[in-house]
Amino acid sequence: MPEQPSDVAPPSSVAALLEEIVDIGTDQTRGGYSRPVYSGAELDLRDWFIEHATRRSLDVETDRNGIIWAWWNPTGAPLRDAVVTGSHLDSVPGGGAFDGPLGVASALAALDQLRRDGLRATRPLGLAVFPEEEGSRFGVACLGSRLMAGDIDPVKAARLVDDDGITFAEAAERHGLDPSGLGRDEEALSRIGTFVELHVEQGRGLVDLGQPVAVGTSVLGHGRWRLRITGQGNHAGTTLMDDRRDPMVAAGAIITAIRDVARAQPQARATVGRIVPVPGGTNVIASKVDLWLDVRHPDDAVTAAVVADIAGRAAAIASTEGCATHLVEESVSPTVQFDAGLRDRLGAALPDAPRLATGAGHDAGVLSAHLPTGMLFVRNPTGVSHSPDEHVPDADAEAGATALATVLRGLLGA
Ligand code: HGY
Ligand code: MN
Ligand code: MN
Repeated sequence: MPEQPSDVAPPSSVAALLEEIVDIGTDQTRGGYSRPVYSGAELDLRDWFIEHATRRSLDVETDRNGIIWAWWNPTGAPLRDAVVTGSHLDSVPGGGAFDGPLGVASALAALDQLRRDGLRATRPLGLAVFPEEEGSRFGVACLGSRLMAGDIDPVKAARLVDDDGITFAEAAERHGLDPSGLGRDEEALSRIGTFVELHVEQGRGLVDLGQPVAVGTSVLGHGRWRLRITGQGNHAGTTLMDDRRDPMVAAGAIITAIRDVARAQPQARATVGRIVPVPGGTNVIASKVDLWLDVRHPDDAVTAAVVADIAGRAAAIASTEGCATHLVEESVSPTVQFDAGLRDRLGAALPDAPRLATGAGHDAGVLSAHLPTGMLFVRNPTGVSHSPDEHVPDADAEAGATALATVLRGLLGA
């Protein structure tokens, strides 16, 4: 018997939902939020989502890859060809409040709106939370969705190690998962007919266009590499300047060269946001330096060429300092064009919403190779992301949830 509007609680606002988690994972040192996958903070956020899903009488499960699914299936139909929406709850170090959680909270709020309106869904609706989208703890972006899709070797994934030497398998096991179950999940994939992810915009497009919501068109290809520069560790006081093989000096010149290579390639972006000298003592010449390179470009071949150019220049610069380099690929994601039919369907449902490409990676980008996938973006007046300055005004957050409800209503065959 389909639900009646009186059967369900009044819709939660996105702002109210996000307010409930505002204190989870705050980072007093960096500012913003640090919510690595399977950390106490991210587990608390998982509990928050599961509590809300359970309160809404959804069928909730965490699958063997650590993805949380919450199903609304009023007709009791088999979980096939479902409409799924969701995002992630993990963050970058010192990240903003909206990157990930906005999509999860909006999914709950949109569901509330559909049920308040008495929607007679003809297909199941799934709300999903994907683990390790940022790759901040184990180095591979969108690890959960890649595992489900079979886009990463589960043995390689299990062996990924965080800064404390804990493997992904150990972290997953501590969360109650069986590491031997990691990997492509045909059953999970077969349930999804369409996936739509709502996400805070991580740029100024909507600000300049004067609209609260956009329909996503593409995800910029991106990859990340670890560059190790090896020199000679030594004493800061007893080692003459001419007797040094200092990888920190090489690293400084290499980082500037990386910037110059990217500047010289139209549309390319290259970033070094993380650098770790070993051993890292104030009075110690480092023996090695690890730095991580993030390179992005619309053309995957150009990304590869930019990385090759950087690798060559890094080796040459290191050599002048008596150092050596070694580059290791950590994760690469091709440029993705979202399913044109779904994109146009979302656009038809939201005629005021402009079309917008994103320079940020998303689980929707991974799933796009496996099933019809689309995105909605919500205005961020600062245009800043991966920073405490990321922001979404309450009114825009509600506009996003209403837009999500609108497209879900159409997809659910109302
Ligand atoms: O790095 C990215 O583009 C995304 O925020 N994970
Ligand atoms: Mn992010
Ligand atoms: Mn994100």
